[in-house]
Amino acid sequence: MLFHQSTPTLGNQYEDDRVLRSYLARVLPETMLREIEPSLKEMGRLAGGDLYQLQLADRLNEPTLTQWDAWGSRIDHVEVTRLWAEAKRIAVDYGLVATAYEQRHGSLSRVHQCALAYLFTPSTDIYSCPLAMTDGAARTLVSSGNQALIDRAVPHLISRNPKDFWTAGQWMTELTGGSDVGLSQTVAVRGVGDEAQSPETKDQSPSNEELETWHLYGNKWFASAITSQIALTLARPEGNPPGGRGLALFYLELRDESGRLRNIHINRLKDKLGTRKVPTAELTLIGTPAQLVKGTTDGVRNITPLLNITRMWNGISAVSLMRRGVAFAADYAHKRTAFGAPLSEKPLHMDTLAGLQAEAEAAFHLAFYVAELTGRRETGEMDEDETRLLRVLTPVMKMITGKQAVLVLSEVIEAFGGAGYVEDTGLPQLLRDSQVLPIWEGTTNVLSLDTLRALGVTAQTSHVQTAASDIKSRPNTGISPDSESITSDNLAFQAFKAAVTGCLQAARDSRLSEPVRIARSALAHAESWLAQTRKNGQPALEAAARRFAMTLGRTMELALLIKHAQWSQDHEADGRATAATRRFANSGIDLLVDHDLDDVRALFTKN
Ligand code: MFK
Repeated sequence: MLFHQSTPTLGNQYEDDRVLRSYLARVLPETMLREIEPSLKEMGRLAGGDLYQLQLADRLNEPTLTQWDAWGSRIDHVEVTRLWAEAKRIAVDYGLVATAYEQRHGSLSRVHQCALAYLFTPSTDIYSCPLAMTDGAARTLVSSGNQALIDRAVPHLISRNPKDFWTAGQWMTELTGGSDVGLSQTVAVRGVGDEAQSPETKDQSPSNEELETWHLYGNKWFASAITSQIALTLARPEGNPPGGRGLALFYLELRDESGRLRNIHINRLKDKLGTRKVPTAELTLIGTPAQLVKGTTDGVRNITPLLNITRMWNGISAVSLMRRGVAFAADYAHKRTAFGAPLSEKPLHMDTLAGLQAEAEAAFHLAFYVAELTGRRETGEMDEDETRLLRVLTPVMKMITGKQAVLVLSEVIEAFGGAGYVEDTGLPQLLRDSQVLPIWEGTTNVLSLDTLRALGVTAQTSHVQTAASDIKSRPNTGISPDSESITSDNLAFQAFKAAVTGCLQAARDSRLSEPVRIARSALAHAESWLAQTRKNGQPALEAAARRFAMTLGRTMELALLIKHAQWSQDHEADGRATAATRRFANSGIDLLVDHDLDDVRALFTKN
């Protein structure tokens, strides 16, 4: 008889998700959970059903760019895929951005939003990208205090009406690089009216810069989800100094009333390894009208609220893709027979999947913890220590969950053998899409250095260094969520330490003793390493920054797992979170090793 392999299937992605449901039961008040659960169930049903089927059917479609119409007019029209069109409708309907701004459940609205996003993301071909940027743009505009722009754009960005809803782009990357944004070459020319002015014919007169129309000239090299209605971007007002401080943050609307692009050329769409459904463009700005969001300088600092929100979304996307991969692999293990038994009865296969589940579960708790803290910051419930903690945990969480996603999804592909390597299973896309997570919104190394900066142990990443005296002379505004003070030195690490220790204190079960010991030991090592290595100078600190930030991330993940495991035992009589904790604790928490800097250099010495 011809052999037929049963395919892996997905059930209701909310109902089947022990980790999500248990977490929500712990952090949400019962009344809130009761109120929001129907929408989560419905999203879980869509994600495992209609959306997933559409995703498979739509697999070969990609966005297209048509630059010219039949009569020779430049139109630069981008058509998105069918799934993307449907994803937009559902995102608006379920308030994937709106939920965080309506704040029906105070700070926990961020958790609600992230739970929806977590269910929605794996079945919608990274439509989380425009949603993340839209959310980030709304937060940035709100924090800017620019009332005219808030009134103009925010109601659209957080709308639940598909006719009114706008998405936002975040145009930062230029040919000079995606990490060192201070090198940006786009020039902003002050102008009047809507007519573009070249740098040579600029008007010098007006004074209230934020009400004026400026015109942008330059190239943006990696503009994601280019079908947005607005974008936040960086440009250097003429005459400004180099570096991130000389850039200004601008708001622009891409199209005029007739739908024509406003002095923007879409040169081509990127041919990418993954996220192929995301229309990512190379642009030329040829006098694009734009408004200042907040002053004529400090563009990098002023766009950081956007970065921190998209980094949160990045983490939620990472854990959602991990969950999807592990769910497929676990289902398949019960269906696939090899060497005389289902894979689910093979000790080594199940041991491998258990390791992936533990990684995914640990990452889940860290990503959602950052969502909790983000919500608290937005509702003004945070004290100074929590503010410092969030500043440290955002880059740590983004970098570690991105790395975990690639590792977990690579193993998921392997768990299917050759089938995982075949495109029409839909599996390879999971790995390809995950590979962007450690790259966009700050690479692993950039975020490792940012972690040091958030801890107050390095000054700036930019080649344009700021004199310490200049930093000190600026007024200390206390702890502002989006710009740090050098006085946060040590206090930030202490806030991190207190958060870890607070979780560990919850543990009472003897099966959690060893994980607690491992977490304490990693924390103590990180603290002593930081104190010692600071004395050894900047190169030593930077060289090990990735291992240091990873150790912080894994320690925090373990601590959160421990806390949740104890709760789950007490309230659900469920030992599975404990099993995940014990597995994760023995999967390498303390990654801090100092390699000899001479060895590092020797490996790159030319013959
Ligand atoms: C699925 C979900 C994700 C979807 C997103 C999809 C869209 C993807 C599109 C993109 O990829 S857009 C490009 C994303 N690009 C980045 O994330 C940039 C990565 N590079 C960095 O993060 C660099 O560290 C940085 C550009 C910030 C360094 O630039 P600079 O010019 O050297 O800035 P500097 O001087 O280090 O920092 C300027 C100020 O901002 C400082 O404050 P002060 O002016 O008060 O001293 C910093 O402390 C502050 N700052 C920097 N990062 C911060 C921050 N403050 C709060 N939070 C942060 N994260």
